[in-house]
Amino acid sequence: MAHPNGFIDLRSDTVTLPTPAMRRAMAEAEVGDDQYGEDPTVNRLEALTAERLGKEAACYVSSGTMGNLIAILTHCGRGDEVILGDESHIFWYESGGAATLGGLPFNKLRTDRFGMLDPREVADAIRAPRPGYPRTGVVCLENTHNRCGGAVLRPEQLRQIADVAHERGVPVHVDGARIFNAAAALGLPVAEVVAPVDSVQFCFSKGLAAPVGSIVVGSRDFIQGVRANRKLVGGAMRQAGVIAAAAIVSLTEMTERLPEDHARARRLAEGLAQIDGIHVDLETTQSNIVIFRPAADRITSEEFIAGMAEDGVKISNYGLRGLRMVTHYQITDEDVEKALGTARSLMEGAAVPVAAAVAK
Ligand code: TLP
Repeated sequence: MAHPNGFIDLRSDTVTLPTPAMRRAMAEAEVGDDQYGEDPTVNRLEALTAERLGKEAACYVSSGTMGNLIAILTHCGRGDEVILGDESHIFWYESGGAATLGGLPFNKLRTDRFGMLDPREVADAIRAPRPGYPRTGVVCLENTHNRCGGAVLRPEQLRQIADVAHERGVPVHVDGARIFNAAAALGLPVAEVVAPVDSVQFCFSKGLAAPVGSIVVGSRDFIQGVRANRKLVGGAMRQAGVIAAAAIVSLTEMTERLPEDHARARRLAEGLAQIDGIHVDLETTQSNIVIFRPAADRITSEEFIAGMAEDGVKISNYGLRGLRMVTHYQITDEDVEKALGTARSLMEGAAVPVAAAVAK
């Protein structure tokens, strides 16, 4: 596919452009003032989503960051503590919003290689009622896990954490920005994946290719609170059916094809693993994200990224975790082979350190 940006864009699945069906749906969307509950397209999207995820209700929001923020605000009272993983997106990339805007301190627990928290550590971190202890407001998980190379949590893993939290009266929220990727990787209906947890945020604007939007799902009461907090942060919209129409196409037409993206990510990961000087954790490459590391004594991350870009392939930098490539519906098999070819020639051109060369 000739990439619309003129280069092969593996930086993220957020770069996907709306499909022709989305453009048509957007042009023809019936709309109304959503703050009066009168946008029929938004109402339809929320009803469809709640049903698909097996929860009572849903609230459409403008971004994943907003969805996570207001879900957390809704679960917590001011001063409550938020338990989350030290590799979570909420901790790394969401401006510390819940802490700064909600007055909710973060309690970071170790994330394992597969994006999982240790249930015993969660149990230990949940505070007993005692003066000096903040109340624990919510436990957050992430599925699929971005910084863990798109690793997928199985429903029984979510259940383990939920059991520990629920026993202590604490709800569980899932940052499921890519929850349909998780469901596709597991070969399970998405409702089964999220059944153990209380709330989920997921994005239409990533692998599902909509131009805008995310959604929060949970119980009817919880979603009422989410709506109030959406207004609080200025996120309540008016004729949002124009964008919700594209999100309906995401739900109805874009979820079934995700295994294609996963197969391409797999091919990328396996191809990268065969290149001398590149390390990839093939076990955690379970969905559409590939995180890999070129040997630092041969080429720096910046050099590698620049070398790829010079050849028309964009990728992103995840610091010490490595570099990231994400597959999505605008990435073809040829794009994958081209990216691998470029990576191979870059590494062939990068000097092997003298000591290693002598050892050979
Ligand atoms: N992730 C983006 C950004 O980090 C740039 C990406 O390219 O992967 N949760 C998870 C797990 C995410 O990966 C993201 C976005 C979000 C939440 C936030 O969604 P948005 O960008 O809609 O606020």
